[in-house]
Amino acid sequence: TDSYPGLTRDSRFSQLTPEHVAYFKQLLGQDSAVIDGINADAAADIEPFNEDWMHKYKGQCRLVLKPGSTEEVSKILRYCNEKMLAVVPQGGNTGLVGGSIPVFDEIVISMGRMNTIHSFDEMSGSLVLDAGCILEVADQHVAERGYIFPLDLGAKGSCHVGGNVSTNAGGLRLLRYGSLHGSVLGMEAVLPDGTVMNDMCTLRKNNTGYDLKQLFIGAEGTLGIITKLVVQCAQRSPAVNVALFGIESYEKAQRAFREAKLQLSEILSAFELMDGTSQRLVHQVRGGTRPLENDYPFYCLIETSGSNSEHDYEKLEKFLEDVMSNEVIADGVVAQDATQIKTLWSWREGITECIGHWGGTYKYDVSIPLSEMYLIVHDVKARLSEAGLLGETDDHPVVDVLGYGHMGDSNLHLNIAVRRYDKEVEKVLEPYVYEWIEKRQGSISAEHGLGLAKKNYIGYSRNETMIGLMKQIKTLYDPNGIMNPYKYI
Ligand code: FAD
Ligand code: 2HG
Ligand code: ZN
Repeated sequence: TDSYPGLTRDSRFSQLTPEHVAYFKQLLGQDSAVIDGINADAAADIEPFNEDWMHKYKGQCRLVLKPGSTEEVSKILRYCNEKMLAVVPQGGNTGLVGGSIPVFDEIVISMGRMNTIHSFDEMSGSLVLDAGCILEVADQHVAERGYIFPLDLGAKGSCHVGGNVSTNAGGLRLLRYGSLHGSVLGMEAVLPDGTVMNDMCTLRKNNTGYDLKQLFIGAEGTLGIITKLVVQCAQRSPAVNVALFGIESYEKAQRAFREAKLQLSEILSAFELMDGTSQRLVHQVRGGTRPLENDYPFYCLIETSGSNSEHDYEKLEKFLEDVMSNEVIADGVVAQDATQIKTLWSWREGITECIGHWGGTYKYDVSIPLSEMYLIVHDVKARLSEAGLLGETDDHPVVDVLGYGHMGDSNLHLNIAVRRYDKEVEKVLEPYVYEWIEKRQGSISAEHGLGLAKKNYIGYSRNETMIGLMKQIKTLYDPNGIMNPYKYI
């Protein structure tokens, strides 16, 4: 309880007993599907389910269940609902807001065994798969058939599609393929009382009443457990080009974005921003040769995806000539083959992992109107410097402040790389950052969700009426409150 000041275990929830565990063992039928910390010491086996990727959130769970079918999920939830046992759904456990980690002794329901790809329609591009499929595996499956999964992100090798949908992840190509609210065509989900909601439509259009599956997209496991999905995949583009630019100012980065949209139009598939600090830190951690010779305050990574490489390359070259001669960009490099494409992307995708190197990161995943988006990095850096918390030596908790993200979606990742988590730093950052965002009508969570991290701050982006409506929906679907308690709702 000490880890989460202000939170106390809800006494309405039952304590787990050997009798409960015996029910789950009999239901799931195989030893490996239950990690039992009630009858034996299983702390080491349970630890990975009790801790997040950043080692920031720690739970006290003593029972992990790994169902193998929708029917098993349904029986687990029905039993938990009757016995008042709280649960936390867990996918790949790559979330960045503590949503997949139990707070007290909630049961973790880990979805990794439900990982079958059921079918793929090569005509329409609709993919039917289990929620526990790993994103990269799903993308590989459709790639072999000429298609692309409409979502891509740095954690693709371990996150689950069910986790992606539950966080409504945005990722690197939202600019091109849109949000999961558009590309999830169908869903099967189990409600807390065990009811199976089957809405496995494989067609694009279905305007028959309320679109209930939308509620589960971004619900972060608070309404039920997603068990299956139908996802609309796009035709994979045979011609992909990637370029990385060095840019002298944020104002010029905005101009580069405007020009990229104008001149590259339908072939533009990603426009990502990285500041100089982020690239310096990645280089410090990983070493290697940097893509451009000189240092710049900003970098942009542009990707184009089209059907005709000559046409696309010509367009990209013309664009490059234009932005170079007009001094919008200071320098640039275009990848010459697939390996170089991967390398250029790694300077963007590797940031999250590298900046944790010194000990930890405070993360703010925010939407801000583009004209002011980067200003928050300067303001936060100035505040931390003035407070004497930022510096090169170990007596300063803060290593540096950096900003990067999905410029094409007005989504900035403001990160504060620290040597240790520190109350003084937190006091300088919060609620300052949230107030800053609220003043600009931004969003305090653009794509990672609220989880435990932003539990207390939802009011900066949603008004009382909307929070009230959310609570009504939560009560309707989960009257006993067993689904992912203590989190944002
Ligand atoms: P988990 O972390 O296991 O769970 C996330 C939430 O969903 C939890 O609240 C959990 O209870 C719930 N949940 C999981 N599975 C289910 C289910 N089947 N039914 C109901 N609820 C469920 N996010 C972005 O949006 N864009 C990015 O570009 C991006 N890049 C990332 C890069 C790295 C290196 C890392 C570590 C994370 C990144 N993320 C990004 C964070 C992102 O939220 C996750 O990577 C991903 O969407 C979570 O999937 P997961 O399977 O790991 O879910
Ligand atoms: C990304 O875009 C992810 O790389 C992670 O959303 C952002 O680590 C972060 O703050
Ligand atoms: Zn992101």
